[in-house]
Amino acid sequence: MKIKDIKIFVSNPGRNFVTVKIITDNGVYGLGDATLNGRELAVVAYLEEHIIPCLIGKDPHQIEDIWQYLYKGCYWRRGPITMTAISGIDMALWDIKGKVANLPVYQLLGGKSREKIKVYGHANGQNIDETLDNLGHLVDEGYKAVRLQCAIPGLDGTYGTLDGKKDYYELQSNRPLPPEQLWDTSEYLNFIPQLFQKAREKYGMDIELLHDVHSRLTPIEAARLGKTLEPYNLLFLEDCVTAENQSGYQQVRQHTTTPLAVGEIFNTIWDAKELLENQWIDYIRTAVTHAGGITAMRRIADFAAIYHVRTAPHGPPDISPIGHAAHAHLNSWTPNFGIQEFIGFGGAPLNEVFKHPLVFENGHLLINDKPGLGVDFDEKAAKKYSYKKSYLPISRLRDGTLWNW
Ligand code: CS2
Ligand code: MG
Repeated sequence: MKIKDIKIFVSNPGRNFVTVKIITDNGVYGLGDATLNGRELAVVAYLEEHIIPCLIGKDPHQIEDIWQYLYKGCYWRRGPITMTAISGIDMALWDIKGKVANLPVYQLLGGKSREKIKVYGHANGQNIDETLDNLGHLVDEGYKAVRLQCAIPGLDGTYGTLDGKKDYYELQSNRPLPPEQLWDTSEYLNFIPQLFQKAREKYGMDIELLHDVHSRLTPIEAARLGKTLEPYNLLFLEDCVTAENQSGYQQVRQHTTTPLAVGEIFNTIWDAKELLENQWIDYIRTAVTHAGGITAMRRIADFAAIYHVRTAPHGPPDISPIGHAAHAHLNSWTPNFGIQEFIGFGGAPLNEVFKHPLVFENGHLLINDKPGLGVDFDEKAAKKYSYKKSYLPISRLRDGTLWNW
């Protein structure tokens, strides 16, 4: 069996997605997600210029060798563009292997460790009452775990709150430059505990609650937040500190028992090495689309298991249904799976372009037994929704200093 052609599709059925299609000489094809939010076309150029020419004629069953060829063989290891491109190719190869074997990908990984995949949704709001109302709607829909993000009074456009926008964090509208938001750490630290206190007063201790700091704090500030939130029993506090310097998490860890999660922007197992082997975190949030595909996610999960760390893959709306399906296969297998972020699949255009195998039921995702990843992609429909340049926002402190968004 040989790779005959590889096609890349860029579409915007609600937001931008980069889809990889590997076509083989016996007619079987595989699909992968290579979406890197805000930098989509850089990945497309990498795939088209530097990867596709090397893969034509190769045996698609050689997933491991192709992964090593693309990772070690380019000399310039790691990085979000390279690793997103490798991820898209890797997913498509696993899809092909599953289709040829007539087995869903989770079977190729070793079979199911669980029947259903626990997920957490997002409740956002402009104030505490609105956030808690949205939490109530998710509880009614069956969610057992919910991330709470609330606008900080006086700050214009806090992370995770919609701020009247119809899109998620950023406008999908050929916007010329990144939108700017204000940030103030002490206002945030004073406000967030009230949100969780009120959530517990209203909904009790049974619902699992989470919060994403989006890397806005220093280690000692994050330690203080973790400590203050302890009475509210979070499932985890996400991205409390940036992780280029992994030992920042050691400092947070020394001060709080609030469980810690990080990893959505990691590209490889190396980004998580010290965090895992020192047991500074509780959940590793690498994504199949950005950390090297199924081949790499499997290794990260096994390495994490040694250190009692569970997986909680990043599941934002900027990962396509192909990436979400790949997560569902991984999550079905991963013995040390924790929870999957999942906020549902947008509107009609998205479901018109991607036909996926996932069903949300009572706070969990269920996956069917279709061979491969189980997703189909409607190329004709995708053509109707063309790419729109879109940037994630940036943050500035009140004095104008650029901060982490
Ligand atoms: C977020 C993301 O889901 C999350 O936890 O941190 O939504 C993130 O901001 C976006 O995926 C960026 O593209
Ligand atoms: Mg996050």
